[in-house]
Amino acid sequence: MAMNFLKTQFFGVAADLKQCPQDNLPEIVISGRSNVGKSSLINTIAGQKQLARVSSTPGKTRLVIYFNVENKLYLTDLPGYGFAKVSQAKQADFSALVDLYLTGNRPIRMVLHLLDVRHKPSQLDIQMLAWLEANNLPFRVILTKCDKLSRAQLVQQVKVLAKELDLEDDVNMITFSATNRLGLHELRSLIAAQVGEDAAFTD
Ligand SMILES: Nc1nc2c(ncn2[C@@H]2O[C@H](COP(=O)(O)OP(=O)(O)O)[C@@H](O)[C@H]2O)c(=O)[nH]1
Ligand SMILES: [Mg+2]
Repeated sequence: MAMNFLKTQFFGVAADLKQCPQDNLPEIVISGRSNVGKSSLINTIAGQKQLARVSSTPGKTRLVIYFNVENKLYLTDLPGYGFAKVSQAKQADFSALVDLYLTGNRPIRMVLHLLDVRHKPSQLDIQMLAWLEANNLPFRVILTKCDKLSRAQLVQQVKVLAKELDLEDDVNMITFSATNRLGLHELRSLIAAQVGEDAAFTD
């Protein structure tokens, strides 16, 4: 079967685990710090400009947001962590929610952890990836905003990040851009494959 991501719909939000969907639909969790490009990635996957609001005030999202793809899976937008303008207490809340979420017995098939291709990963990013490895939760690192680098810079930076994170770039990492749609088909195919489907070729 082919999954048509253009049919992605907003499903709802949850402020805590009790409010999360209980229908056991598989989830692809999208994580990463505020402003890394989570909403833009969801919009690009869905081919809809305004589906997940792209925040001009980073750090505002405090809820888990669900997008339903053809009743086959949820794309789960976790709250972004690590935004400097948010108080330490609030940041602790964010990480606690992420922890709780990942350990909460949810039907998570894969975590897509987003990193801005231009920046060094933060301690929280490194912790998150170590945690995913230690807990054998399938994950990929999605390098966002790749349009901001030249092709040569991109090749170089992917190597630097792979080394820094001790990952294999061609296995664990996907280069992506919401602006020029680099990596879009690869990403859709990866997501669809988690529930045994292909990604439909759409625009
Ligand atoms: N150039 C470029 N900008 C991007 C890309 N993805 C996101 N942005 C910008 O980065 C900012 C934060 O994006 P957003 O999707 O709201 O990040 P979120 O906080 O992780 O959901 C916005 O100004 C986006 O327009 C990308 O692939 N390329
Ligand atoms: Mg967002």
